[in-house]
Amino acid sequence: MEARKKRIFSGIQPSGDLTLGSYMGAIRNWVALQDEYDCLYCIVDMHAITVRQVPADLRRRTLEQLAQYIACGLDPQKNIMFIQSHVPQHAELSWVLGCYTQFGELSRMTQFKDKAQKHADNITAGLFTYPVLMAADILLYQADLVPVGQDQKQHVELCRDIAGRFNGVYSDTFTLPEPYIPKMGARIMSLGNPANKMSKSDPDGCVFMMDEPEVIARKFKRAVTDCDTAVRYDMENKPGVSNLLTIYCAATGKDLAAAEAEFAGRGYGDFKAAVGEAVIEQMRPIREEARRLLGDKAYLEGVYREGAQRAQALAERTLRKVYKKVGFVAR
Ligand code: ATP
Ligand code: LTN
Repeated sequence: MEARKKRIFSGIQPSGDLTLGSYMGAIRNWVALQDEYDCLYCIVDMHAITVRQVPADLRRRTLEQLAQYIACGLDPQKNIMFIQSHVPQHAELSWVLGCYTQFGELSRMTQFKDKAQKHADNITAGLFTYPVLMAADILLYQADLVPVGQDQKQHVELCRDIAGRFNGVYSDTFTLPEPYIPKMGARIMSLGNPANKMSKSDPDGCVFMMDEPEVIARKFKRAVTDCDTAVRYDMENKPGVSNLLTIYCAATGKDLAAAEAEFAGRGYGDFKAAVGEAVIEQMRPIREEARRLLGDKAYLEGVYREGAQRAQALAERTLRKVYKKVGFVAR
């Protein structure tokens, strides 16, 4: 008998337009993994409302994000692609898991601390319990691997802790997932402020996947560097240049040493233009295909409907088991 393929789950919130960070830190890896694994790729709209959203924008971005997933090369036949709010088991398992998660654990999450600071007038219970819903996403499908950028590692580790605790109390129920983080591109920084992560909810310093070539070129031309002239990787002293080198390598597949050698003695003007060009070429086919797909709403609807059905069948199996183990009377 053929062994079961390992399972993958990952998701992105439709809280803004997808950036080069979402692509290099996550989606690019998803595409690389789709042949070898059983994959579920989700648009986590329920996570997005942990900070205030404009309803019409959220709806539009959810569909755009699906089109972009497919345009990046994710095949809806091979992968289960769906919208989180279409599968009610996510919210249901999240409630149960919340009862096996400590207040102290959630208080230590750096994303919560950052976002609470950014949205000081609206620190909701949802923002605080965000990682519990994320754990439910992953554990419902018994995922082995979770491909994400560096910033999500702490959440995947918490998910493992919650799963291990539940298994310990009730016998094996959940697969313990591992984070899968790319070597190059795990943390793309803002072009305007290389001390901050490039983040779609903070448009300053972001390159968006749907940006036109001229816009991308302009953003790289203006990218913050330093008053030196050497193109050298040194995250501590030259964060701007190092970030551009990372982007260049992630876009071209070259290694750091080759990239440094290529720009030795050429000055920042040339270097920034070349990085911009590499990104433009990488994004061009994706942007064009996403535009085309967005013109075909019926197709996108078919994809997310079928995705939700397939996801729900898997999710329900886990949820039933969990409800039984904690002592709920069967319906
Ligand atoms: P928000 O600003 O709403 O928090 P975000 O831009 O930080 O959003 P997420 O939706 O949190 O993006 O992340 C989507 C995926 O992309 C995650 O796996 C995350 O780790 C990865 N990712 C996001 N930003 C970057 C980045 N700058 N570098 C590398 N990976 C990133
Ligand atoms: N928190 C993640 C998005 C996310 C996710 C998940 C990623 C929600 N649920 C499950 C992997 C697996 C983020 O990128 N901000």
